Amino acid sequence: MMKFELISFKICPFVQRAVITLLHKKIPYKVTYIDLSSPPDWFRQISPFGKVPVLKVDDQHVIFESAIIDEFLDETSPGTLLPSDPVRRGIDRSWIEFGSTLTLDFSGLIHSQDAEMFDSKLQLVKKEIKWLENQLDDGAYFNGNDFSLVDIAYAPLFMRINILGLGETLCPFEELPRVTAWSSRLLELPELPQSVVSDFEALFKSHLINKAPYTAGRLGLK
Ligand SMILES: N[C@@H](CCC(=O)N[C@@H](CS)C(=O)NCC(=O)O)C(=O)O
Repeated sequence: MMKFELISFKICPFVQRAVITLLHKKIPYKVTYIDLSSPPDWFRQISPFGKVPVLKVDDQHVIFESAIIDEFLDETSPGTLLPSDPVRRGIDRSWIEFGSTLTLDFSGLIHSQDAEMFDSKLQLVKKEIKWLENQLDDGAYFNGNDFSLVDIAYAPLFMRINILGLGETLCPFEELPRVTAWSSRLLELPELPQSVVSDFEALFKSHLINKAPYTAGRLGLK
């Protein structure tokens, strides 16, 4: 059995994807938290972009990029969270990639430093979320009733949208009923509360109050 160590930053949505996969597939792992504002030297030496998540395998191999880590964990544990049909698998990978960009754009939105930036990022994120409506059907998850890596890729984003009370703004029910239902389903995942530290919400909000005072004020966090 391989030994896994996940290098994490407590409020990172990309790390959270890997944690959900580890929990869902019941894979044992150790987590090491770092402070991204002052990363240790050993981390700089193993992370080519200086980003988390990094997965260390057997204390010697380094795998980075959340989507790649998720696929690796899926491939090396029993069962699969990707469809067997190659076309469907390709489509899932496309929407996982889309989810990465959307998560980064959402991060840009919530780190906006003024009204102009906030409003333009808000329009961008709304436009991107709209794309999801037509990819969903009436099933519980992205692939109908099969839970998949696509669901895992978006759960951290919808968790943050929910905590900040941006659900109605970014995915209004009348306009995006399927996205709204999907997001509610993802928020109910049993792995979700365990995939973050117990004081996540307070940490996340205080991070925004410190790093993005404009957004924090606009969202009523302070
Ligand atoms: N594409 C990467 C994005 C990871 C990412 O942006 N991580 C952030 C934390 S949430 C990070 O490490 N930022 C540090 C930096 O950019 O210096 C992935 O999916 O793993």
